[in-house]
Amino acid sequence: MSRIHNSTFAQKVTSAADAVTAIHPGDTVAISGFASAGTPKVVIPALAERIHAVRGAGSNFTINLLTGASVSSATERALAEIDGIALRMPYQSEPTARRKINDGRMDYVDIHLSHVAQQVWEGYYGNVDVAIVEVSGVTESGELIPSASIGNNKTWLDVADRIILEVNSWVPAEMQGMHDVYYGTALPPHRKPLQLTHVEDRIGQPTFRVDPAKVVAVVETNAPDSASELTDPDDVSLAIAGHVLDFFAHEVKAGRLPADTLLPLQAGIGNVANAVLGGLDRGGYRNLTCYSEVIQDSMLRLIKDGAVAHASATSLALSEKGLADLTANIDFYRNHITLRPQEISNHPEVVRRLGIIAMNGMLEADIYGNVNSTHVMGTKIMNGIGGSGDFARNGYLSMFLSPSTAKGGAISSIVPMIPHVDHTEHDVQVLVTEQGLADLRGLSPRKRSQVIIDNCAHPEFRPLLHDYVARAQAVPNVGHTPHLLGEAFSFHERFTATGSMLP
Ligand code: 0RQ
Repeated sequence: MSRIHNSTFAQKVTSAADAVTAIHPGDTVAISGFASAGTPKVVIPALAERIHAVRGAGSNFTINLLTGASVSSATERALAEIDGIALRMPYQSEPTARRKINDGRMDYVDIHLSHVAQQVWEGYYGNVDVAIVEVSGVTESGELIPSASIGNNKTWLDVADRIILEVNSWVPAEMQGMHDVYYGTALPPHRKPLQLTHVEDRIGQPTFRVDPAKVVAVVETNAPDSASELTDPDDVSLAIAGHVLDFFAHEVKAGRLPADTLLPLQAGIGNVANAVLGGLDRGGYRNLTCYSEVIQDSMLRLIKDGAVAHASATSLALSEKGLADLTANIDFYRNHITLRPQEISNHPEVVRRLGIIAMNGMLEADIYGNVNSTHVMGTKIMNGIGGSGDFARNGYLSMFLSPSTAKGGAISSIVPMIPHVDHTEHDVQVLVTEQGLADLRGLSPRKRSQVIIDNCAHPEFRPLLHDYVARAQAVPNVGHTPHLLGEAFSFHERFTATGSMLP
């Protein structure tokens, strides 16, 4: 049965190939999708074909592409490999797109995910010509039921001149009601406080509003979300998770965290975050809450087991197994999960008020606690800052997690100075590797360097790091945060020259 219950929208049903004729060279196109969930399934491949055909006929055709965060790899790749994207914003994690960006063939703007909607409203990216948004249905009154992610969809529907809807009947109809779309955001000086004081609070409505006159095409699909790929936690991830859980127990004992519930948790995407969350059910916690960006498989299990009472996010980034579980038990999960626009899921005001425990991955940290999450060897973009800064800067506890080495031990994730800064020492309270945990709160830079090296660096790199610090501190009048500027990037230079940071 069709999911389109409004005749104005039903009359606009067409094919993907017809729909993309509304997209013109040079257009700024904003699409749905956040992590593996909610990317349009058929319109983007049709657009890639159209761009390819126009190119084949000798004309130029690129678009500027705005999204929630990463979108499905197939979508990212389809447009990147034909050089169809002139400008990409705000986050990607796909090898072809990454290569084009690093080759200087695609402009990329890497910004905090909570900032995207307001920056688009403020006009930093010019006019948004087209929005392509996946929804799971259209109500009789012409409102749109969101699918498995919300991201920036509300903003895209509000600002775009022309709208193409993909109505995906694969999304369980029972998901309706899981969403909370807030319509109270405004630009300064008209902002009001967000009345969100508990993770499960609802401050909006379950559907998107849309001006039907802007909808130029509706395409029906029945296609699954791409699955997030997760591996079983390895020993390194489990060791990191163990240190984090010990730290929580320590903080409970010190009276800084409530014993049963802790404080709302945010965990980044990836295997380490999944392992940390997965370890929580061994901690004996009940009624934990989560205020994060994405919900991964481990979160579903915690909800099922009763360890987590409620989880709020903007996207359900699940593996195939997780998707099957969600679909089979949707009536249960709907009462324990709220999906919100990313400007609310990542909102600094809410993150500060709720007292979030922020746990994000990093590429490397320096001996004073500055963190690089995005640029390999200081120059090559990996993914982007995503929401890590939204949570790290404003959280109650700000933690960064990583294995102590990368590339088979050739790279140390603790270095003298990071060559690209995403999170400054002021935003980083705790560093964790499989070696141990460095609690930096209350420590001066000189003290921090000792704790970071001793607790987090791999033993093979510790002597090199201690030697660097000792020589830096011995320089007369070196100052508050000792460095040897001529040598600060020697680990990176050595890796670039020899393939290893070890001498
Ligand atoms: O590459 O697989 O090719 O070997 O980076 O590293 O250790 O698997 O860690 O998947 O957690 O990713 C920072 C990239 C870590 C991620 C980053 C190489 C390493 C491997 C991945 P290979 P791991 P993760 C928002 C959450 C920013 C956005 C964010 C990230 C690959 O956490 O994108 O936080 N963060 N979003 O070999 C060179 C180093 C390296 C290195 C690792 N120092 N130098 N390469 N790698 N360290 C909030 C939410 O709520 C979702």
